[in-house]
Order: sequence, then C-alpha cells, then structure tokens
Amino acid sequence: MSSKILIIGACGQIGSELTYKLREIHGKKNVIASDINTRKLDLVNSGPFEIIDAKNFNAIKDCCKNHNVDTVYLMAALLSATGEKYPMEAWDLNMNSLFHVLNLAKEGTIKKIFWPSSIAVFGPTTPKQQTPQHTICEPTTVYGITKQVGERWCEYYYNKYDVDVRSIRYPGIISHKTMPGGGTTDYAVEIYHEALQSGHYDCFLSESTSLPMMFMDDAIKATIDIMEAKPDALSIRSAYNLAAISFTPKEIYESIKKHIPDFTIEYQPDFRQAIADSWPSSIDDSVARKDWDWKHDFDLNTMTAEMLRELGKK
Ligand code: AKB
Repeated sequence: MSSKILIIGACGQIGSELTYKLREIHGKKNVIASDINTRKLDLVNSGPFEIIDAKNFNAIKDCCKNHNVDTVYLMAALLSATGEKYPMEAWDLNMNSLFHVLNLAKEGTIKKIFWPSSIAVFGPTTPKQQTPQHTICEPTTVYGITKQVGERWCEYYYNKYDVDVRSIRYPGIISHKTMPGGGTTDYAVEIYHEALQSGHYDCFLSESTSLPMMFMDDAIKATIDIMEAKPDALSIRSAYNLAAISFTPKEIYESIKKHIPDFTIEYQPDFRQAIADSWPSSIDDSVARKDWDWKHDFDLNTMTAEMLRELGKK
C-alpha cells in the first residue's frame, strides 16, 4: 500500500483548502481528511474521511496504521479569541494533539509532520516592526503560549529524536472559501462578506491596528513548499516567520471602497483589540525566503479584487 497523508482538523479554515490542494497534487485516495465532526459535507464527501478527536492518541495512531500514513498535517487548534474564553480547552487541544503526532513520529509510526505556529508567539515586548526571526517571545494569550511552547517542543523532538517536523508562523489568513473561527484577524474576512451583503461593517479592531496578513493561496503555497523542501535546507526547526502583507482596518476598507463606493465602516474595538495590540505590525521573513525560496503573490489590492470577485459569485 502506498504511503498516505493525514490532515487532522480538515474542516477548519486552512485545513479544508489544504485538503483540496493536497488531493489535487497527490490524488484523492492518498489524502485522508479527518475532523472531530462532519460539519463540512462537501469536504467529507470529497474523498476518504475519518472522524478523529485530535486529543485522542489511539484514534490518530489507528488511522495512521490502517491507512499507512507517513505524513501528518496537524491543523486542529483553538485560536486566539476562543482561547481567551476557554483557556484550559485551548491548552488541552493545542498541546496534547501536538504531543500525539510528535510521539507517533518518535516511535516511527509516521515520518513527517506539519504543525502550524502563529504570529501569536510574539507579545508586547517583541519589536513591532519587521519582527525578526529570533527575538523576544513573551505572548500574552493562551493561544500564543501554546504556540510558543509548541515551537520549543518541535525543535526539541527534532534535535533529540530526529523527528522531521516543519512549521511556519502564520499571520492572519484571508479566504473566500472558508470562514475563519475564533481568531483576532477574522475581521479581515468578515469585512468582505459584509461589504457585499449589507454594505456596512462594524469592525472589532480600531482603524489604525496594523497586522500581518496573507491571502489563502499564498498560505497554502507556503505550507506545501516547506513540506517539499529538502531537509538540509531548513535551518529552523521551531517555526519560520512568514509574511506577505500588513494593513490596518482603514486600509482594507479603502481597498474595498474602490470597488463598492457606498461601503461604510464603524470601529467598535472589543476584547480582541488588546490581543491585536500585543502582536507585531509587520514580520521579517527573510530566513524563509532564503532557506526554501518563499515568496508571496498577493498584495492588498489583488487580494481584494479576488475576494470580491469570488464572493460576488456566491
Ligand atoms: C488568530 O487571529 O488567532 C489567528 C492567528 C494569527 O494565528 N488567525
């Protein structure tokens, strides 16, 4: 039986698009999608699917053995805003799921892991502009703490047990196919939907909050590129800084207004403002660009045009 890929958390924002892309590359039957429920029926029906709770070591192990899985993409996580509401659940899911796949690789059941980190590893004491790869990481959110600790464990398993684990620090990801859930950067997706549906958006961040962001196509490309990179090319085994665009709510609003002149916005910052304020405004990703030739394609205006065109069809 040829070796297979397993995606854990395949019904999520990045997991679902990654599943479709990997199936396009490797063939449907070689990519097993899994999630804790079947909430995305189109994805569930698009190829092999297993119900797996990412906190259940035996369920992941059985699936890997039954399908001869050698590569796991662990995409299940509670994000920053939800993590603040359910801190223990975020710790439990984000950490235990990571240990499960790291230990499966350590014992030889699987060979390769992708695990996403985030700009949430940074905190208020981190340099805000062009945040370097190696810098102060004192996150203030539970989600950020799980990602920072997770990075340390990834590097530890690589150094101690030769586990081939690869990771990137995703910025906010924007897609027209799947809604994000529970993140601080979610406004940058909601705004496009509201611009088309009601012509008005109440933004939960202030107009001048600049955050690192990326169009989904670029995020998927980065994920696949780092997994295809030669092991020796990778100088970072915690997680790579990754960047594309940085913008404020006012800048994305203005970019949408070029297409929808009557679009209006109001700013009503809530608890997510403090999270956004603790994160960088822009990221220096030169190490990723050097090590595995990372480059992004979409800027704010090309992304806006694509988002409005695709969402407009729906
Ligand atoms: C969030 O806002 O929590 C996520 C992230 C930046 O990791 N999108």
